[in-house]
Amino acid sequence: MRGRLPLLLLLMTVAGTLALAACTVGATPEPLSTPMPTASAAAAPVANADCSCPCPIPASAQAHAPTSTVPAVSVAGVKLTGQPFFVRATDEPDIRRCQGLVVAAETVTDGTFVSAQQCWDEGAVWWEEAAAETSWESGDLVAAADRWIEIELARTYTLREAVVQADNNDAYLLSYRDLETGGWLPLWTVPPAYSFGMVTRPDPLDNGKRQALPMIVATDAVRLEAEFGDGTYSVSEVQLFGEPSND
Ligand SMILES: [Ca+2]
Ligand SMILES: [Ca+2]
Repeated sequence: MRGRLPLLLLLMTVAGTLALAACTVGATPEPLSTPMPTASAAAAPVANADCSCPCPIPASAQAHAPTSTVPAVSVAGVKLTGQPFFVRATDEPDIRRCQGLVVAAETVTDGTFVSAQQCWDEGAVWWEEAAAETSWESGDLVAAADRWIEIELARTYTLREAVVQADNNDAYLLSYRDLETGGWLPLWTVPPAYSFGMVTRPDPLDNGKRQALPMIVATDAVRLEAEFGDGTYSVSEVQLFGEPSND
């Protein structure tokens, strides 16, 4: 009998550790393929009674839960500045090109995403760089800082989150206008999301998922430009979220 007490204590310790681990993991959304808990499993609230974290939410509820309640900012206008947009850099055939449609600048902030993986020059604001024609396959050219999509906000906002849909194999720099100097300062580098065509960041599978910006800033305008990529760039949607600011 004397040997059984330490064994029992050991088993209780292990069980407690596993319960704590289950509690921590419970905060992470379960895959949608996870079966819904059975009635007997759901009727075991005691198992989570000591959890300090919230108990797991059913997968069906998580799938439609809003990721944020920060309101969308209002946009006063969009302008394409610098070198021309919607112009081919060369007359040489390029297998990357599709139809090369021209769209209004305002489509960048119209609240509409193009279809995932849509061809980069069919429905987005696009541009090409001549320097890219010889070595675009490397996909890591530093973009020429010669043109920008400028988004004027309806007023001054404190920006907190953003969503950007752009060509998959490039990085784009989102900058904001400094309220005191009028100069442009970097805010977020929209990373490549290598796949095909147009891809939403931060989550290629969910246009509603937002990126928490690396800095919270007050501003009245932002701009987006190519940072690096393959010389063919396009942007179809920029969404910004934050509260009106009096700064
Ligand atoms: Ca759009
Ligand atoms: Ca590209």
